[in-house]
Amino acid sequence: MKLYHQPRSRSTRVLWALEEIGAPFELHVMAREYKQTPEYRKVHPLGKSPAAIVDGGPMFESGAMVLHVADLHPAAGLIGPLNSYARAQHYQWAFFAMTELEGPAMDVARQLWKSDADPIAEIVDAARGRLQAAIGTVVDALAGGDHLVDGTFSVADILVSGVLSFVRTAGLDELSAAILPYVDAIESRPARERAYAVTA
Ligand SMILES: N[C@@H](CCC(=O)N[C@@H](CS)C(=O)NCC(=O)O)C(=O)O
Repeated sequence: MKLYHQPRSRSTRVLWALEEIGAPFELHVMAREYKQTPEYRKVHPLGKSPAAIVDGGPMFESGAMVLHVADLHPAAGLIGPLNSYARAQHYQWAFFAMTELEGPAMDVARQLWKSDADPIAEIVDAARGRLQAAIGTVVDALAGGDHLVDGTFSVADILVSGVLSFVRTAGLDELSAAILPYVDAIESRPARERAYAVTA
């Protein structure tokens, strides 16, 4: 597999999954400008990060890539067996992370990062409300535990905690005391640290 990685972008979650597994892969570290080249557009039609070349051809969408990487290496135990309830929960949290969590987080970010106008308070407040509800769902599911599915580290933790870390570091919202131990513990995983240490 070849991963096109723009440091500090969503490709980091795919790199993290690869680092957790420890299988060989090819890394193409790219600057933001490279995404607009015709060469890169052949791999990602929207010119976004990440993209990958997998067996069979090009691929985009970071959440799908994390699931695929876990599928390619079942012995790593990052995803449950096909047809299992664990697998259903992994799908659940993957979609949840990309929609219910990342959706409102990005809505807040887009407002706060605007350089040409003030944030629209109604949009920020509404998105923060959805974000808090989603974070509350994660707190309830963890019930004080360390991981989201079957008490073991999995793709669910990569995708969900990854968005929560973004919420914290980007200053989009204050994470409640109930979720901080989970985020802190996952952030200290060596594979995650290796992925975040890659620079352009
Ligand atoms: N849903 C996509 C979103 C990809 C995305 O928006 N990536 C950002 C970086 S995190 C990007 O490349 N934006 C365009 C730009 O920076 O020019 C995914 O998860 O892969």
